[in-house]
Amino acid sequence: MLFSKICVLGLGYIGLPTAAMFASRKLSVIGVDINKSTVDTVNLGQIHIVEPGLKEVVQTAVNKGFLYASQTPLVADAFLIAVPTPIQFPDGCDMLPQSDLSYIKAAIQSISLVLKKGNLVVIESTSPVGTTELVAGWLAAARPDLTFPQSHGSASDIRIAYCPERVLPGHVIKEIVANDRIIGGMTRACSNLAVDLYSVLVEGKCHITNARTAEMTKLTENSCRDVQIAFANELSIICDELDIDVWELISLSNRHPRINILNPGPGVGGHCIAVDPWFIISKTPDKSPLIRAARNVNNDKPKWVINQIDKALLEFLKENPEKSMKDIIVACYGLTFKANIDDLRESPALQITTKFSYSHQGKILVVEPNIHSLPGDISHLELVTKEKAFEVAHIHVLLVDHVEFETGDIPRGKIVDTRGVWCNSSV
Ligand code: SAJ
Repeated sequence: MLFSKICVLGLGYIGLPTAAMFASRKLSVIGVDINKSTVDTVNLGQIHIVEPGLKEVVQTAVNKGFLYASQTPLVADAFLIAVPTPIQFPDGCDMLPQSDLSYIKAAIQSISLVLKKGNLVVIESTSPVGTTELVAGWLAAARPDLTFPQSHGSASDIRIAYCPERVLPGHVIKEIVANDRIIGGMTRACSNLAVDLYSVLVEGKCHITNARTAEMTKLTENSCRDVQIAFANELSIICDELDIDVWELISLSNRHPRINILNPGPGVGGHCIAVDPWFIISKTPDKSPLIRAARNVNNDKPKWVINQIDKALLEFLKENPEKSMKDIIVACYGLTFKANIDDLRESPALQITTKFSYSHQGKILVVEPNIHSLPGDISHLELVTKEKAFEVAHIHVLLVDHVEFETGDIPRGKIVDTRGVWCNSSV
């Protein structure tokens, strides 16, 4: 085998499964994270994130000695960078968000100390176009004793490639093996070496391209989904205005052989689709009006949902003149960013519940079968079972299509259904 030891930097939602899965193929893997408690957790064979099937893979890999976590990188044959690349939103409202590459820079700095001739460096973190070239420049500056692809082409001592992760949270263990990979080497020799590495694990096809195209492929995939969801979200607002059931409309339109409209919802959440389009927009602001408009449509959807709840409150008061606003009990169903997970990051459902709780004078109940306690801003609200909420709430706001809400009865009372679970006359 060309690779016997690899180092994965960043033990988060992507890095930890990647490290553990390579270790499951009997590669010796050093998982590196700056967070001591993450390192300690992994070395105990445990995990700090929720991902079905991951715990077992980590436990086995650690117990068999193939996975070891550390706060600093060690000498290895290949280095995979899977650290966060957050977007910073500046205060001025007309300023575009900027990507923060400081975690990548710090990771590169740390591996430059142990880098040796023949090493492969792969960036997996979602990044703006041009990042791989930047990384190559940082490494060359840190290690003038080694040669790099930007100056020595295919004969370089160090090979560098960009290979984006494309796994769906909740299905990572399956998709990390099954999905095709895009391999963007800085030279053909870089790509070939990266294919050799991923072939240890990946059963999908490895498609070779250059680094810039590979970077843009990842951003394109998530921006494409964002634009498509924005179309569905815009349709839901138009249909409400025109008194049409959007679910029936989409289901009928999707009977056309070349139409496949996605599902509207309360907005787009998570740490990928709501973020990645900005990497394109901030690089090419004058050339990306459609991607930007889609981002705005999806970003504004939670506000529209809150208006719908306010409308339902007023209707309820009109129908029940003996009641006042503070008598109305509202139940919010689901807090996570999508169905059947426990991840609250960038969740529109959480945003809606939190914002609504600032204005509503009456009681708010929350039903979220995937968590045990409510997060900080809404910890004063009541976390209850679906049955309890059905029994006492006057207004029912469906925010996430968890399987628990899709089965069984539909609540009595007024319903605001953002996911088409209870109010849906599709064919
Ligand atoms: N959503 C809708 N309507 C839909 C589909 C999704 O409102 O029809 C919402 C979801 O509720 C959620 C958000 O969009 O709030 C994102 O969910 P998702 O399931 O579409 O995607 P993620 O963020 O969990 O994972 C995406 C995936 N990208 C694509 O499908 C193109 C995954 O393959 C990527 O690896 C991941 O981003 C990532 O890490 O970039």
